[in-house]
Amino acid sequence: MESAKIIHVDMDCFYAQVEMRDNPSLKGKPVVISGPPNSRSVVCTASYEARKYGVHAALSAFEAYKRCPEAVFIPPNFDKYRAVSKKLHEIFHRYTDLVEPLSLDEAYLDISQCELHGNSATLIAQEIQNAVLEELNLTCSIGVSFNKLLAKIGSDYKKPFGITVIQPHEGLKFCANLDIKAFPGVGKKARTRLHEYGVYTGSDFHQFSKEKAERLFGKLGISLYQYTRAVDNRIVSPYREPKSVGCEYTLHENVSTKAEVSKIFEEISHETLRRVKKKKRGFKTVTIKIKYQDFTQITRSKSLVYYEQSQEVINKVAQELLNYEHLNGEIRLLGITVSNLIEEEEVAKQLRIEQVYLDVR
Ligand code: DCP
Ligand code: MG
Repeated sequence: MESAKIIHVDMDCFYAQVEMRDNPSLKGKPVVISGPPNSRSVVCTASYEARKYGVHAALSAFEAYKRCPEAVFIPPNFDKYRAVSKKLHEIFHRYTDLVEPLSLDEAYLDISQCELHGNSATLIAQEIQNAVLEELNLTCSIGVSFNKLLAKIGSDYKKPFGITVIQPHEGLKFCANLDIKAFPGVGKKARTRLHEYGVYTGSDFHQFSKEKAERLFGKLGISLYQYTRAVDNRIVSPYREPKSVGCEYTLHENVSTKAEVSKIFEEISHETLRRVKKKKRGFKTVTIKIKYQDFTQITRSKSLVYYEQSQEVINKVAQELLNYEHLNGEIRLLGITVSNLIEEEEVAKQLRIEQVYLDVR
């Protein structure tokens, strides 16, 4: 069977690059995307010039300043990056529908069926890289391979503006030589344990049978058994952007008082959060729905300042909306929906932005 053709595209120092694009006087300078150095803010990313000084994501802005006092500090403009990301994904979709976004600046594309350039994955990757450069004036790096694992490792291999191709016959050697921390799922804790067993590179893991790998490291052990042998069966799974997530309860017995509705909303807010979490989304808008026995219904919405992902927030807003209502009659159905969704991992980044603004005030 022909192997799959998977590419992983990752923008180079994404937030920083966008800011440098939009303000050319920043080009070639160390640029740090964060709140001011005298705040408690954290670095989102840094230009490659700043990275030479040891500045990187998740460092405190203060430490970044100590390492590179001449750096230009710029607060993140999240809406702008989202707009760029949207255009980026439009480009991806010209080549395949099998696009799996990982974050604003990163995606897997399965181009096995793309007929361009005689189905040469390398040439398609080059075309995508050029299209991004010409249309968005931004550079990205791309990994080209036969599975997700190697495509992702490839995109990080020659940054910035690199393309790394890992052919099927090179996969095993590549993974054998790789630092064990480069494999998915290996965080700090796992790394320490792996080191205790003398595992520093991919090939060090080959000493374990599948059974032993599982016994020692559980699920991670099974995936490392495969990954360190360049085997990765994860498929590129595109999904349609959910517009809203919600939950409705048709009541066994009608209710009519605010106290009763309030209690049920609290329950529904748990289930709504469970569903939005399952979809890995945060939300900015909460809507309640109240349907009466005579089938008339009302919906009321409130939008928040920040994206959120907690049951407390859903419940609080639902209760607030309920408070404004004048209930009139027997209620047969209640519902809560959240909308204005965002990728879950962007919620945490955004909270940091919130802190930036608080700090500069
Ligand atoms: N980001 C963030 N906090 C982090 C990591 C990332 O806010 N801890 C944001 C800023 C980045 C963007 O997400 O610009 C993309 O993350 P990447 O990990 O892809 O990092 P960069 O694109 O900035 O750099 P690289 O060129 O190494 O990919
Ligand atoms: Mg990136």
